Amino acid sequence: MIADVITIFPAMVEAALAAGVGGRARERGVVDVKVRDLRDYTDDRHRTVDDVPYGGGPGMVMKPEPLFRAVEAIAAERGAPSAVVLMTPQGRRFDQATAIRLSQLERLVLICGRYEGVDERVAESLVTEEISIGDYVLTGGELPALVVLDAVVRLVPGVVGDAGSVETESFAGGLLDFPHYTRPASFRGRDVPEVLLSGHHAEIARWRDAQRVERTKRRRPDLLKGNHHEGDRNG
Ligand code: 4GX
Repeated sequence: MIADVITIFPAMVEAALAAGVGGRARERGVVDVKVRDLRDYTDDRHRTVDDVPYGGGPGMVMKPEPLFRAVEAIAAERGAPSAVVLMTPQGRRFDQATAIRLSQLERLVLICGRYEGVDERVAESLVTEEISIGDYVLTGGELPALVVLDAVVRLVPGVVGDAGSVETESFAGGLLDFPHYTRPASFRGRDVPEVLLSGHHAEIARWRDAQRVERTKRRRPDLLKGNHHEGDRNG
């Protein structure tokens, strides 16, 4: 997979990538992530990426020209992107199904918005999908882009050593994960469930399945109700 991140804070995104977001993926050469400084695609002396909003109001809006030039330069260098994703609270909520879909794409471009957002013509004519990582307001799309990249890159074949761990983890089958334990068997008066020490693999598997269902009922009943697509409504 080829991924390009467009941002006005390239050092922030580089730092997270260097610290290991998708580190194994890049080590193994299955993923090639490049960070692009949006200001490199401006043509004025001040490297301007924003401007005042038409119609007035507070804040600034990201100008369309640098974003179009950036995506066109990436397309020329890497080939036409399979998806151009804009990180925005106006987008569709990011979930594991979306991560799986994006992990199957050849070339991904992620745009990190700042300020009040981007000129709507970017959303209409350049972006292929808008994604939100959740219903809260951040200062920019950099952290959301890193969240999406982290979730996507680990699903690219050849990234996670044990393919089984990707299949059996939390959300596989739409359920939460079962509880995990390691040594010691007794810690500050709290014991590891007897069944896990039994060596009885079939029984352990049954116990874990039951735990997953129980946990999901208690903590995330929405996952069992089949309304994965509906957020909880306010008011
Ligand atoms: N999940 N933000 C983006 C600026 C912005 C606004 C509109 C484009 C269009 C966020 C989130 C998020 C704050 C990133 C506003 N850019 N992004 N930024 N939640 O809160 O993705």
